[in-house]
Amino acid sequence: MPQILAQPGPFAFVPPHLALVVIDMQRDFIEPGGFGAALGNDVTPLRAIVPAVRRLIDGFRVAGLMVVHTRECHKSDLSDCPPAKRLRGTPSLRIGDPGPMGRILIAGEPGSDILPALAPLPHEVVIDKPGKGAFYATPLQAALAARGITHLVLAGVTTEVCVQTTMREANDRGYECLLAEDATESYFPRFKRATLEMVRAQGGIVGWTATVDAILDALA
Ligand code: C5J
Repeated sequence: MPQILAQPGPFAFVPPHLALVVIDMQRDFIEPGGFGAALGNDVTPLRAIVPAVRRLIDGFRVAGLMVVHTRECHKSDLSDCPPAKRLRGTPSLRIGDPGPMGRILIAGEPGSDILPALAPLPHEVVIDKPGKGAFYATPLQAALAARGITHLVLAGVTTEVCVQTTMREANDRGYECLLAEDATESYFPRFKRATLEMVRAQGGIVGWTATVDAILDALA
C-alpha cells in the first residue's frame, strides 16, 4: 500500500480511493477587490501558493485520481446566506454588495470564479458551498461516495477557516484526511502554523499533514 511521508506518521492509502479537495481558490479570496480584501486582509500571501496547488492538481490528474474544487458563494437572492454571516463585522463590502469583481461571494459573479491557473477540467466536480465547511448543505459526500473515496488530501484557502472546517467535517464522517502544508495559506501566518499543529497533535486527532513534494512522491 503506498504511503505519504507525513506527520505525525505515514499516511497509507489505496490510490483509487484517494481524492484531492481544493478549497475556495477563488478570486474573491485571492485578488484585490474581493471578500478577503474587503475584510481588511492583505491577499498577496495567498497568491504565493498557486504554483504548489497547481502541482498538486496536476499530480492527481496524471495519477487518474479524483479532483474536487469548492467555491464559497451564495445564491443571488441571498436565501442561503444567514443574516448572521452577512452582517457580522465591519467589512468595506458585505456579501452580495457590488464590488470591482461583481457582487461579493455570489455564484456566477467574476469574483466567485476559481483562479484561471487552477480552473477545473470539465469532468471534475465543483461544489458551491454556502458555509465554511464543504459538506454542509452540499452534495460533496454523495459525490465522494459515488467514487468510493475514503481518503482525502486537502488544499486551498484559508487554512484555519474553510480548509480546517472541511477537514474536521470530513474527519467526523470517517474520511482519513491529510492537509497539504505548502498548498494551503492563511491571511494570518500564526493561524496557519497553529492549524497544522492542532490537526496532527495527539496522534493525528484530525488527520495528517505533509508537503506537496511528499504527496507527489507517493503518487508517482
Ligand atoms: C473565509 C474561506 N475565510 N474560504 N473563507 O471566509 O476560508
